Amino acid sequence: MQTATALPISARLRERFSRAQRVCVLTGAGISAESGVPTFRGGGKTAVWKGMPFDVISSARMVQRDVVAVWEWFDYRRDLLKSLRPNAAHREIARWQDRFEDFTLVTQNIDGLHQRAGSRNVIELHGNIWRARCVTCDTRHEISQQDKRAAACFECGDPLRPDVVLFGEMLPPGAFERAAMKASECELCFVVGTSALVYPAANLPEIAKAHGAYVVEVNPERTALSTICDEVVKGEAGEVLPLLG
Ligand code: BJW
Repeated sequence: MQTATALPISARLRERFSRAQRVCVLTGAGISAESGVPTFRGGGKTAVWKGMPFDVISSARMVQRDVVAVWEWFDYRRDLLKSLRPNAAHREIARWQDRFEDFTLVTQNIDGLHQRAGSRNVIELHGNIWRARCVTCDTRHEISQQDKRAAACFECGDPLRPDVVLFGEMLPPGAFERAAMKASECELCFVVGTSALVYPAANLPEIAKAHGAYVVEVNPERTALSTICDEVVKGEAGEVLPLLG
């Protein structure tokens, strides 16, 4: 039976949390909201860039049509990220990796804030905004916070594009498979700050649930996944997660 809790954390969840050995966490844009990173959806709003909804500008089709416009959108967002910091939720999750015997963090976020908070071995399903990729030979290029990004591939001279997964594109090879395996093995699964509308990421909590995990959602709003969760903790990630640790 599902419980929907307002703060503080239920006794049942505390008990599960203190006994768990295999834990899997899926995060989305909402976990970075308290750092100042805009979400895509939520609160009835949709992100828009220069009049284009994000699912138009962040699409495989747009890379082919107008890669310059796509770069503008990602350059703007990298610029914004420069002044932002990980928040209490990122830091709490980073602590969990040393607390549990088997811990997996899977993120849909491209902002790198989990890693900046100290998380290791993060499975990034949708790539990373701090990398570019050659459209021809796939060579990856790190983008530093200080320098201007490279204009062309240093291997073959062809154009670069952001190394992120846009609508209609495949996820990085093996990333979903590793995440799905960990989801199927975990006993406690947290779903934090995602509207759970984008696939295949949204399948992960369902996989965990189907394999017997206790699934907990942390989000100020109900989502597409709320009904399958064992517990829904309504609140902001930076407020809720530190109460568990
Ligand atoms: C807080 C909070 C606080 C606020 N604390 N919470 C099956 C069915 C239907 C369609 C498909 C399907 N399988 C695949 C598809 C197609 C498509 C898809 O899913 N479409 C659906 C939208 C219908 N998927 C794909 O195209 C994927 N590729 C794929 O499947 O490849 C195979 C294939 C190829 C070709 C053809 C067909 C199949 C790729 C998806 C890539 C998604 N990319 C983006 C953009 C990345 C680059 C960029 O940043 O611009 O990734 S889209 C965008 O959505 C971004 C996010 O990672 C992703 C998920 O969003 P997220 O994280 O959930 O954020 P929000 O904003 O939606 O929600 C925020 C939440 O936080 C809200 O709930 C708030 O309440 C909450 N919140 N403050 C806690 N303080």
